[in-house]
Amino acid sequence: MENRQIASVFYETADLMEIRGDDPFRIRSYRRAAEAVEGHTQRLADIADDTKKLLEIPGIGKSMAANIQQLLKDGNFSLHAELLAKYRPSMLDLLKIQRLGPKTIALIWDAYQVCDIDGVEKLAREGKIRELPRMGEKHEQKILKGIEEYRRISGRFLLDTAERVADKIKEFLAEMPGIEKITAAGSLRRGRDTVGDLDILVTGPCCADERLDPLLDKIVQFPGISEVLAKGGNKVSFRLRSGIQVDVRTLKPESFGAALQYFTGSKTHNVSVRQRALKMGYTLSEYALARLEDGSRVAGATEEEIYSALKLDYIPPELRENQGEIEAAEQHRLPRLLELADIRGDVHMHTVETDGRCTIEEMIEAARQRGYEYMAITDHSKNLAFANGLDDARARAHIEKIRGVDARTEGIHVLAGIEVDILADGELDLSGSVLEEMDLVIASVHSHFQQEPQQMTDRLLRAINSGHISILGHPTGRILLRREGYDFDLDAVLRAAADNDVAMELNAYPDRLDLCDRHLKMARERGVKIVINTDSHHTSHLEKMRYGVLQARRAWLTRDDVLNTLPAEQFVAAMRRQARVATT
Ligand code: DGT
Ligand code: CA
Ligand code: CA
Ligand code: ZN
Repeated sequence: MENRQIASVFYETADLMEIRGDDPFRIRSYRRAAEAVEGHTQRLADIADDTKKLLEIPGIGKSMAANIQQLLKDGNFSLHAELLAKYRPSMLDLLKIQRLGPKTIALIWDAYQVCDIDGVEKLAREGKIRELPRMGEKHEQKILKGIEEYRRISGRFLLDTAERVADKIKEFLAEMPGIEKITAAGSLRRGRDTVGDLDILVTGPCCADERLDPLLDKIVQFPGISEVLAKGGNKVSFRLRSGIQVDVRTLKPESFGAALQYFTGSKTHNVSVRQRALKMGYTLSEYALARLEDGSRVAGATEEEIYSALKLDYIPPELRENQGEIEAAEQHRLPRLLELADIRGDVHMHTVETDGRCTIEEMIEAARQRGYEYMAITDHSKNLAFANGLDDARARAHIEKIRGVDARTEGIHVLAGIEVDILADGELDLSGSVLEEMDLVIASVHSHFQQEPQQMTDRLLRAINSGHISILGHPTGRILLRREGYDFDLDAVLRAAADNDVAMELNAYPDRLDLCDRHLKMARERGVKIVINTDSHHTSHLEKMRYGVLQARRAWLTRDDVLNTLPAEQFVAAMRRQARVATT
């Protein structure tokens, strides 16, 4: 059990206690324990035998340490089990619905003893929720919208989660003799921000065998399988305990390219490619590109030979969404897409000064090891009190410190920046004179997400027009699979950003990926530049940059669209703000 999973059991416990109406003080102690576990750098499973070590973690007392030990031993602990028995596990699904907090769920439970999504939806449709105390028609509509959103995201997984599972399967199968290649296809290969199921292709001499049983038998021994859904022919499907469904197909090497092309999708891309094949007198299947008249093979071992036989330039998987890529490939107009190696710096990261977990020096060393030319330390401002955000005086002292470290550091430029909060009214959380001392200023919304669209738009416009910011951080505020971005007029914000030379962030952290591919395209069309950042809170997060690059590629972005591909001097110039204030 990982820390994250332990934390989530504690969060669940706190929510269920709230539904039951337990003592708020006790509820808070579970939330605090969850936060402490989540933020703890050591794996609790490794230290849990030593009670003393658990007690050293702030927020973990004797009884909580016992809970952790029981949880690690039995996969559950008494209070959580007791609450689940009272309310049934379906209650946990209800808690995942945004706009439906423990208080509302408790009201519904007390009145109707309903604790599952379908049941609550039915009550809302019948107008029975508006009749409850402190509820109304508006609440009811919000709950229905929350359920609709939940249904859209449930059963999907973050890109990095899916990738981790795919890597484990690859590792597991790589030991099999007679296997040459194991490749993830589907949405994972296209780099979509979330992944439904995993599609894995296996090829090699052993797959040419008619009797694939040994291979399929090996695959179903993959640890973590909760259920084998189908097995036979050249295909196995199973579900893992984490909920992810995996489809594995085995193929002869001569068909590998055709299968990879087919199972990479997207469906609509494939439909267009197949239509083109037909017009040229071919059929395209998951086995081969073949002539219509006599079925003779034209191509199939690689994707390259298939696209080439169809008189198309090779189309990178990220572009295969039937958004004009086929026409562009036909006319040799595909862009040279951004690559990870083009990125010269990462300019959004936090340190122990606020809510990061590593020091300035550690972050620098990690960035230097990645080969970056420059980086920026951008800690939080004071509005983020729980992150110990900086006020004017601490921000000044912090940049002095960063500049001091930079002066002693060789091989990488360390820029002094800040991630300043955009307050509810659009005011920035630090004074202009402090912001002007920074090499770059990222401005982000971290509070009051539920404002009316007009108010949120005005708030963002005010920040952009302030003349003090270089980058709008994670612009829509979405958290994938958890909450939608806030409601505002992105078009107006992008136009103002273009006028003010403010860049948009593409936050590469896998649960944000904000801006998303579609919004990145909008930004480029309006002449707004992008900066791709990891928003790292630990040295290990710096490698998340590649997820940002994937989204940028899905948006057809090239090196020219992304500012942190510039050499250091030009990048710093692009971040400068005082000149702008002077001219406006
Ligand atoms: P996902 O799993 O929802 O994230 O999205 P995909 O794109 O991975 O979709 P999935 O797993 O249903 O199918 C994988 C690929 O296989 C898909 O991108 C295209 C191909 N494929 C699957 N079924 C069909 C089909 O009925 N027709 C065609 N043309 N392609 C299909
Ligand atoms: Ca899939
Ligand atoms: Ca699939
Ligand atoms: Zn940040």
